Amino acid sequence: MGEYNAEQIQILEGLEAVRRRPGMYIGTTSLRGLHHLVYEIVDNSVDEALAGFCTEIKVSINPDNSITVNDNGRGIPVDIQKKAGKPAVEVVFTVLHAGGKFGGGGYKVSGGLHGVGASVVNALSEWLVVRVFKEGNIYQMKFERGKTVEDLHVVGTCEKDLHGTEVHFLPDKEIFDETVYDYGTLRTRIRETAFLTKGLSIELVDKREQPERSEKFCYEGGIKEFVEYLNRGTTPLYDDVIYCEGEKNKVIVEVAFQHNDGYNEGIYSFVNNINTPEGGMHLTGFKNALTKTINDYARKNKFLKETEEGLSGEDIREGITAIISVKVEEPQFEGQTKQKLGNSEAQTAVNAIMSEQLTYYLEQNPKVAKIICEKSVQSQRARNAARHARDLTRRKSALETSKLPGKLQDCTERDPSKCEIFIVEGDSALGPAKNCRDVKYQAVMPIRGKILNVEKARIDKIYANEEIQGMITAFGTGIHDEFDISKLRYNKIIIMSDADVDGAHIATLMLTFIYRFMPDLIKEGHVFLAQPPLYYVRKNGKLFYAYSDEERDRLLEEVGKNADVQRFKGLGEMEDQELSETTMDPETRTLLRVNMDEDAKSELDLTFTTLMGDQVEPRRIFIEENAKYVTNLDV
Ligand code: TTJ
Repeated sequence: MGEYNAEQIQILEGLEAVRRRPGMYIGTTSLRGLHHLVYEIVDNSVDEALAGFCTEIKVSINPDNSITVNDNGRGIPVDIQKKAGKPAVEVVFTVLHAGGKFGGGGYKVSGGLHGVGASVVNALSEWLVVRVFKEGNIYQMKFERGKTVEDLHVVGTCEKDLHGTEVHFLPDKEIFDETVYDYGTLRTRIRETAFLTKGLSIELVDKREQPERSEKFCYEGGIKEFVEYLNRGTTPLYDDVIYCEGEKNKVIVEVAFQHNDGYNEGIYSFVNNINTPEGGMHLTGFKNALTKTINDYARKNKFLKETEEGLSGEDIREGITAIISVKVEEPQFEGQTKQKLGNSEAQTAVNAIMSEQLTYYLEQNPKVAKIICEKSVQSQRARNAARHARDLTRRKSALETSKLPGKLQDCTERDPSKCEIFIVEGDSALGPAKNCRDVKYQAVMPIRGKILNVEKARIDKIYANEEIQGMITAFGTGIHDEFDISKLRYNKIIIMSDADVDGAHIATLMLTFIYRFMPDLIKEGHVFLAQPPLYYVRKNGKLFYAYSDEERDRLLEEVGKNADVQRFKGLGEMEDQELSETTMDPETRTLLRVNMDEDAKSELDLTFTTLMGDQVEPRRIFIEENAKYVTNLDV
């Protein structure tokens, strides 16, 4: 055993700290954290691609849920780093925050969400093997839970001109709550990375399945193709994806956008390939440039009368899908979650580059310019009408004694943290729900059949919709910019619809409404789906419920033959006690909490536009691709 010097002790202590408090380094040890390990490693290869030396990356999920990442870059240096007195590759995997900056500046992706680097992945892996292919040799080094178990040595030879890095690791079951990778989650992030890095090819292989499943992502069009992809489920208003790029004050800027005929604003911003869900300076630069440039054009070309008020940013961004991608040398992240770009030079750069190029584009493409201006003017009118309608209801409600919707059967408790509201479909279910609720804590609000699909409705129509208005008032939080979670009147919002296709449709419409208007309710875990049983099984006077086909079969095996099995048809035909026991009583019911993958915002938006938008073909494809996951299809 070699002697430990001060530095080695420091390293061991460093990685030990990572193992003791993993959340501090990767945010969470949930499934999300497990996936972040992969991004941390892959982003190192992406850096090499950004530096111009790597064109292909391959990510494999192995049968044991270990991960292998290969690239064809220059290979992590294996020579002794003077300062550390050991191979650079060892430093990369054992020293916290050791970036890949071996001389020369460049725009480093800080790696993953927290930018903590490969040593953190190493510390949180049961084992990790790194291989470097360089000048005819294969070098290898091995670690267990961050500790070196094989020093760097040559394990074989390869073709002389082969070069690259391979990292193989198994996440530590002592650390992570779950250790089974989700293909879809990795695919979404990998596809996003490929869109953001024009021309880079990233392959994802799942070796847990036979035959292996694999997909390759490579986009010559970069973020332009990203916008096309996101607008796939919509009807674009014009053919071009408008694209601006340039460099100013050492900030590299790329912007792509296109409007569709929907009403949602889908703007996704990135800094050094890292998602910035809270935006920041680059987003501000984009918004300012867009608002000013379109207004200038609209005025000059008489889409706005001289006396008319200008178009608001919101009006111009209605129906927009946009990607903003900047590269800065030293990104500063701000805000509570450190996801907001603070570098002010990014705002100046995006603003300048976009203003100039968009002005030119509009002059060159008057047809597209006309479409954007007219759409914005329409949006402005609708917004004014909506404001008017809202002010009217506000005034009306101020005069009324109670402003809560008449249909709401409220609970008596006034402490929201103890209250829940059931949104029930149709009048037939309302009766039983009212009968068997706990009046103190459980409110019930009926909605008429299929509520308005907000995906296809403009804000003025939405405000005029009684059903939607009723829910907004009942929930208490307000929507969009005015959303205030502290005003939430119920801790749980429970969507209760029949366990059949129509019921699923109603639940989907409800989720679309909540996701588009008050997504924080989902993020904060306040939204639930009630789970009425699918079957009941009766045997010798005893009653059992089954919530799935599998459960029914298991039950039948348990109770033996000659049992009476019946399919529930709807909530409305359940006995009060049945409904209470199976679906509403907190002591005995099952609820599904609705959550969202915040790392996959663009993909989530795409799912909603695909399922709820007006393009039929993408929806058909979606249904075909996902039909195999459907366990209960009621026909
Ligand atoms: C750095 O500058 C000198 C030549 O090599 C550069 C480098 O480190 N390239 C590099 C690192 N390519 N790929 C990596 C890498 C790949 C994986 C999968 C994991 C890690 C930690 C680094």
